Amino acid sequence: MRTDTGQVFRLEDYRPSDYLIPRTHLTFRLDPIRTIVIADLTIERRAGVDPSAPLILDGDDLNLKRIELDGIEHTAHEATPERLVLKDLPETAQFQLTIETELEPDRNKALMGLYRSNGVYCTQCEPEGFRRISYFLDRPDILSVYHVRIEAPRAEAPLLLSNGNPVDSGELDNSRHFAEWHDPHPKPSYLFALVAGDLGCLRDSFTTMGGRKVDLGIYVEHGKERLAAYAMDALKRSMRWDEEVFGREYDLDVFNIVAVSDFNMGAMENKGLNIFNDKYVLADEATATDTDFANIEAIIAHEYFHNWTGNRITCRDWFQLCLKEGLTVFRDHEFSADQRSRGVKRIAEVRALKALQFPEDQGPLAHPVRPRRYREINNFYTATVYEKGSEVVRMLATILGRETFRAGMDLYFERHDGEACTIEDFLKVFEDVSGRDLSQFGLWYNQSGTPNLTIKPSYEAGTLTLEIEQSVPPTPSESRKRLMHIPLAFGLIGSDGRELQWSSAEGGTVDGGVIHVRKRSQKLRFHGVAERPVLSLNRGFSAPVTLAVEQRPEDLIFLARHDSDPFGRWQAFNTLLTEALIAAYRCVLGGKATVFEDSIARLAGSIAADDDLEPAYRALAITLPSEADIARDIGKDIDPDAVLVARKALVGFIAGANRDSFHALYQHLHDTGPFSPDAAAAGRRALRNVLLGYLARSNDGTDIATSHFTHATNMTDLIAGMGTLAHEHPGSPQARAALADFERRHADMPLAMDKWFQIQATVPGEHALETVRTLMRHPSFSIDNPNRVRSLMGSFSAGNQSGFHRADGAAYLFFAEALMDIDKRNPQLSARLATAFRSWRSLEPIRQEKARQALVSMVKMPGISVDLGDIAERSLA
Ligand code: 0A1
Ligand code: ZN
Repeated sequence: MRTDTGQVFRLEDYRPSDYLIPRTHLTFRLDPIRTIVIADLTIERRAGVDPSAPLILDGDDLNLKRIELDGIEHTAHEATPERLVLKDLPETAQFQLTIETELEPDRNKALMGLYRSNGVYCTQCEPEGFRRISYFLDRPDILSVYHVRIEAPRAEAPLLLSNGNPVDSGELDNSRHFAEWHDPHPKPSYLFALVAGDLGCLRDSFTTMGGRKVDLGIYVEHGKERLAAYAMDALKRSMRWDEEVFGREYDLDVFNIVAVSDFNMGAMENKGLNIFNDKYVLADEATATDTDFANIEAIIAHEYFHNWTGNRITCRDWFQLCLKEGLTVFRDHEFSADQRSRGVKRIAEVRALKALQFPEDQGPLAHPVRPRRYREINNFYTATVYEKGSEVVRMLATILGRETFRAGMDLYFERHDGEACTIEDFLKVFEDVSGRDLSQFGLWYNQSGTPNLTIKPSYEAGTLTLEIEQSVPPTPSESRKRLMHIPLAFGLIGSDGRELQWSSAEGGTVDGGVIHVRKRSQKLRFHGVAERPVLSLNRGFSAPVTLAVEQRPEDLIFLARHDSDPFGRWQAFNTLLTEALIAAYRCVLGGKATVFEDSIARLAGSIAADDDLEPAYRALAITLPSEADIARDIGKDIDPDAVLVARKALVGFIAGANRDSFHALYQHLHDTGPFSPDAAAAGRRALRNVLLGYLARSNDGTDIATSHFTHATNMTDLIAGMGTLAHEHPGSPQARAALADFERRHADMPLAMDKWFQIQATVPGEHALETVRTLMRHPSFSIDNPNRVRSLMGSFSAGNQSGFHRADGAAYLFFAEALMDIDKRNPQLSARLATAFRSWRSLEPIRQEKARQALVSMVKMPGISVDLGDIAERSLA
């Protein structure tokens, strides 16, 4: 494990390397504790570089066995586990370098480089894992053609996979065998992959638009092939969609996906050999929820789309991570929107953005979509790089219009295929196709923080005036901000619910339903507006900003009923709910009874029952903001216990006012037909399950939830029943019985047990800490497995506001200790979990101090990893 050297990497320090590696030939002799890797590298000195320049290769924890230069043992080198420096190199422009290293896959718990998961050898090389396999120029601008030979005992590993196309295989002595793979597309080392083991396979094929037949394989544990059917279907739909929407065709004869059970992230786009966390592959109605199905579809698509945005065109350096990630998230969002309901999808995206990215942008870990410095790149796989990165691409499409955006993408693929690029290269293609200057827009990549817009409308004699002001709050290491280009989609709505027109606009640019905000303040006048309109602003969440509009509650109620933009409608009701919750929170703090307007309960009732709206939309609309959402909008001095009380009060109020209609609707939505994971069926289940949450508040609440659990015929309903019992009636005999029953039925299904852990870890209140402590000793729990750790400890810290932020600070201490233990095995995991502390300064003073102490105790820990040290220190700064 790497510990802190204090080294900081800076964007402005980028230099091309002196040497290139046009060809990489790798041989692996696999063994759990003694794997031999022979890397045969063709090294090329870049033109103009002095032959005396040393070749400096990256390593991480490597054990060097042998070096040869052009076939002769080479001794003029300095080797440490972290670096290999070669001197006295041949004068010729090209030479062959052979490096032999020895690895211990079984001891690798960091899950970077080569490791074994459940007896299956696999690799993870992004971002800097290849250097744990062999010494290399382990940076994304070094593109190499790979040829890989894998040797292993046939019984242990009948399956031998790598990138590209299979070219040879055969028998060896001692019951061993080999396979060789060749990938004709030059690629960076982070896209290298190898898998070897004994797995089952679901096969299919896909014929591309150019007529190439591609063999598709999804490899899973034997007996689970059937559970890969949904993923396979999603893969074929993704391949077709990328052809139809972006004109992108697949470029190898095979495309393989492997599901592994120990994986630090969701999945990885290795060329032709995607490796997945099994949670995002395996699904059927008995084991996966509707959310799981939607995630599988999105992640399969995401990794597949990387083949063009990431693999064919890659990043010059890791500062450009958003070049592939933001763009690919945008592409997978568009795919899901086309496969499902666009409006509903957008609401879900914005909810996730606000829950995950806004707190990051508004706290000590804020960084630009393209950061300028890092100590540990692993800590920059963030919601800002991914989700805000996607929003920036979306804004580009909004500003340019769909057609010009597509023309820009076409030019990007044409101009940069086979290259390692920067954000500047990306923006340039759009400047070239549109003739626009995108330099102000480019600030979205370079400046951190969520911009704020305040808008004051006034109306007089046919003229609507909008006074618009923008400000970008200071963030760590960026105290002075420049003004942004914010595309604000909008509509003016008349009293009959129809869109109002205007004859002219002055004082700013308005173009196709979008206001282009570029200045600090502006007065925008719309002339010829027939009546005082209700404003629908930031439609479709066209810009990731916070918006303060002077708007009357009756306008919000009106928008919640009439906005033609589904997102706008959702946003209006959500704003009303948030305002009511914050007012209730203030009552709780002041020791007063909570009061709510009847109009809120009426609106919830009418939205829930409105058959003209999709059930999935209705479910989202009547779901109250989470405790974390409320806390974020309160902003400072937060008491999570009071937030919990306020939220419960509003649930009770809405439930009480709509008891009969919610009950009738709940029964009406009962689905008796065969299961389908499609969006429409999932939407009905979602609405029914949200209603269940409200009904659980009534006198017969436990009976309804128990019956829901008992009669569930799929995982979504089972979890809804068990979750409702455990959260609404914690400790009740019914909740205990449901949890025990679930445990008995799913004890040998780790992914289902993850849901069981998660539900218990998120039961609100101070008891959750004891529950988590106890569950860490459960036989299904393993501190080495990231999925288990995330479902128990991750959901406790990030998803249980009142439990984690206990006033006595006991959960902080427990968590800090647990992180230090995890850090010794898997620094990436410990660092990610530690981000749960990031909003500590917005808590009330007593909790703040306890959280600070926990962070300080981590920073002081001897041997803390660079990863965890970086998060803890930045959080404290
Ligand atoms: N490129 C992947 C994300 C990823 C990053 C690092 C990993 O290391 C453990 C794994 C995956 C994606 O965007 O899907
Ligand atoms: Zn990605």
